[in-house]
Amino acid sequence: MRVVWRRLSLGLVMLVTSCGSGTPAQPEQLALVPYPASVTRLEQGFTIESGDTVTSAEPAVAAQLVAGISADTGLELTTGPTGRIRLDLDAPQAGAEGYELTVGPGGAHISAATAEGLFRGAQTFRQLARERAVPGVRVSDRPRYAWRGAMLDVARHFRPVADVKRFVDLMAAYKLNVLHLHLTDDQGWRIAVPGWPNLTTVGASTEVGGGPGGFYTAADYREIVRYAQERFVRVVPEVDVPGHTNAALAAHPELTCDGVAPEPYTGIKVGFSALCPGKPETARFLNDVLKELAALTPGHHLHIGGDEVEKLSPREYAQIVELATQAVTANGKEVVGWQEAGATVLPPNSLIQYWQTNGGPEDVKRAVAQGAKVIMSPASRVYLDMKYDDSTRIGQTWAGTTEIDDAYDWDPATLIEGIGDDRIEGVEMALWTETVVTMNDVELLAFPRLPAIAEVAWTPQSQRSFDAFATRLAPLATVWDRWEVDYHRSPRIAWP
Ligand code: TNX
Repeated sequence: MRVVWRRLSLGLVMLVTSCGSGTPAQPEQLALVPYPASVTRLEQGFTIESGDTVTSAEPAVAAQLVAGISADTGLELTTGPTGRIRLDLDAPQAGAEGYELTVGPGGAHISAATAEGLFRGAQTFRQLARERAVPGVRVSDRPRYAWRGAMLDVARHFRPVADVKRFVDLMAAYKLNVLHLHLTDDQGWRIAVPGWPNLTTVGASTEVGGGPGGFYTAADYREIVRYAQERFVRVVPEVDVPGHTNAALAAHPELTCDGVAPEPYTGIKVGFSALCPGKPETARFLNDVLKELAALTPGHHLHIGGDEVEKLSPREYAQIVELATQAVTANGKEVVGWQEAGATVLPPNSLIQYWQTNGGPEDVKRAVAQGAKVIMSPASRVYLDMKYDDSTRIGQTWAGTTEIDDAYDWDPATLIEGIGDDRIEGVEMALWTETVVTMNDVELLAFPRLPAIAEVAWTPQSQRSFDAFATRLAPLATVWDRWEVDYHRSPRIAWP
């Protein structure tokens, strides 16, 4: 039996099955990733040309569409009042991020309720315009999940602001909307905090393998936030406590129980460090750090970590996590924590991030029983630091190897029994950087899994199949070459 995509005369795209040895399956889906909720092919489109004009009620979105098309095709478009590519805020029913896109012989029209919706629609149009001949189409689209994230670990290996911006560009092209910055870990502290000067002079000066490290000043961090905001990506900063804190302890030994600074750490073990429970300095530290992050971050969420603590009793662990979550609430923000934090008392509206099967479902269920919603980050699917196969030149394998179909072919709603879409806030991939030294390394691990997971988070489950995705993914390699993005040439994709 073969699965074929057929277009009915109604204009609806429907999945039908055919048996036997008829004509081979036609790839009738347009090469869009993530695939929209609804796509109807129309007879005639138009050919985009240099000098074409984008007209929009949201000039910033128009300017970015012009820049995006230029990056993809080399065409030079302009913005102005009478273009044949029009973006209008005239679809109040489209929701926060939804949009309608129509392409006909006279040009293209994107309708949305918000600037964000126009921006998402503009990414779809960019992909349609890749070959200049834009096909006739009517798209009606909105995301499955509100939270479509990527975590970047800038603690194990630091990434300068310019690299983070490039990562944001790559995320935004696939309609991701949350950049989770893992700012602190045993090997480095990456954000300046007033009153705790050694966090940057000492804590930031290390990274895995002994490199120079680095950190973001408040101005650097604000620049990342601004750049991301312009692309409708919100930044969620993580300060990982009470474990993963060797860099902070080495910088400020008053945070240890015996007052002695541990050696700086540049290896890749986890679980060995912890803040000192019960010490007033611990509470002062958490308050100061989270107050600063709250002041720097316009988004609603602060991530307090909470993972992999081996050095504290459950009671000590809960005591410190609860100091952190109370500091988040006191500064007007909402909590995100790794699954382990589900064992503590969580404030209202918290988010719990599932990452591994070992104990994870129980911790997540404890959090959900307290009203939390879930971010799905199963390590065996979405940990971008896992190798694709044994030959991948960097990466880890503790959660297995993760080829493109492993990253793509799962349903968040069937991962944990009893946790369906009504309790799931979204999906987030994680790029831990123990083995990731350069931006090329980042790209190699992220592509093509980042677009695959973006589709898991955006596209209705009923519209997804790996075979159709593989066909749509292959031609994107041409664009990645233009962007000079390194990617894994997975043997499961028929690349051009
Ligand atoms: C687990 S996932 C970690 C990280 C490591 C990662 C490496 C999680 C919450 N903790 O500390 O970097 O594995 O794959």
